[in-house]
Amino acid sequence: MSLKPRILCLLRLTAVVLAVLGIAACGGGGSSDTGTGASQETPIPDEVPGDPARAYDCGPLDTVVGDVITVSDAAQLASAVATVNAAGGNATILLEDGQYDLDNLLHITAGHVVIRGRSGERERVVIQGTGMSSGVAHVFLVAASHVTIADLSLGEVYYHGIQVQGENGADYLRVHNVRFFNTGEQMLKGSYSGSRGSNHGVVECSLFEYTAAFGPQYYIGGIDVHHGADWVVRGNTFKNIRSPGGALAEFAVHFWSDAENPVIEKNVIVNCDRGIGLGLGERGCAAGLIRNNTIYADDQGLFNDVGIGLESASNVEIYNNTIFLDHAYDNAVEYRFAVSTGNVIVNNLTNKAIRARDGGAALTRNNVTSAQAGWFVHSASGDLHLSQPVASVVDAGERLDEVPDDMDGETRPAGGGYDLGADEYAN
Ligand SMILES: [Ca+2]
Ligand SMILES: [Ca+2]
Repeated sequence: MSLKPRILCLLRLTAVVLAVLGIAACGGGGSSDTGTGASQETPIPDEVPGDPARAYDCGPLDTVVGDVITVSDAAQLASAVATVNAAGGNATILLEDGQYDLDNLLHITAGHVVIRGRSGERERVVIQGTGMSSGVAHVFLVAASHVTIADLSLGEVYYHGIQVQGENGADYLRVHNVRFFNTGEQMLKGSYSGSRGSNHGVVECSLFEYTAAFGPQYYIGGIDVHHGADWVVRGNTFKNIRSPGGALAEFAVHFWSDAENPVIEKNVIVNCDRGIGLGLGERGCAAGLIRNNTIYADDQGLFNDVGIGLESASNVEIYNNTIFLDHAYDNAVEYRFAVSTGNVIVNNLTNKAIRARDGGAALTRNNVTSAQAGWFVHSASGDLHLSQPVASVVDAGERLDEVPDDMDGETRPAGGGYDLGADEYAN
């Protein structure tokens, strides 16, 4: 190992140690959490984007706020961000198709800002740093509320694609139809200080992936929110968030450090070390709803682990998820530690156990834990739609008011009753 990677590893190790000690260096190494954005009180809009009761559309956003600035290269983009910050926000920056090679992160310090690709095709607008091992820290460092980022790709940075700073009062982040790729640490980070985290975030219709089979190191994850309340994570895909060595990667979706009440639904998670996690160790999560997600992993990971993990998490509802783990780990769902109480786990379809560890408690009903690969359309690519009307699955579940539709948005029940898992089977 050369000197440079050794220093990077030490920085990251410092971040892990601080995190374990409960010190809010969430993002690691010092620079990641050093925001200069002023706290600001932001009025709650009449219609909160991401209301989980509202249907959502994964098409391009057409949202416009305030004045519009259109940019077509990285220098213009940096200049537009500075202009919007200086004006106090309330503006829209539209990016023309192209590649935007950053010299520095984009620091959003003013609220009510929309930044999106103008064409609506996220693959055609790429904002990137200089790689995962050096250079630009993040693409976006968000220190203000009501910031929307949509219809573009971002990646190749040392820490995070987006960091939203709860410690600076940044709430109501909205991420829509964004492709995150190749970040040195977690792809989207919600950081905090003391009792102030980022609340009311919405992340939807986005792709989080490493373009190689593994990430650059183990301190990686997809969405990683500390002390955030009332987030919605829906309709996203997560791929290859796997550790190459040392220890296992963080979850594809993770809320912890006294997080509250996330709704996590209709996500597709493929070949990640861990799927969805609420809490970790003693740093827990109060309430939450995990429904209609599919989680698949093949046997090529080095640190295969649980599909859905609750640790020091209470009053969480885990309904109608499909988990097929094609590796040796024993458990599809775990609930751990004696402070985990009031959890309810119903209508899930898995090929592994749903199990208490370390004194955790949950009510479990109407789950099937003996799924076979042949029950699914194409499990090896992560497509866990039902391929046939398996008798123990189709119409075998119970009605749940919290699950009015399935992973495809199709109304439940079809046929004679609720199916188990994320897909309601239709002939
Ligand atoms: Ca049915
Ligand atoms: Ca369906």
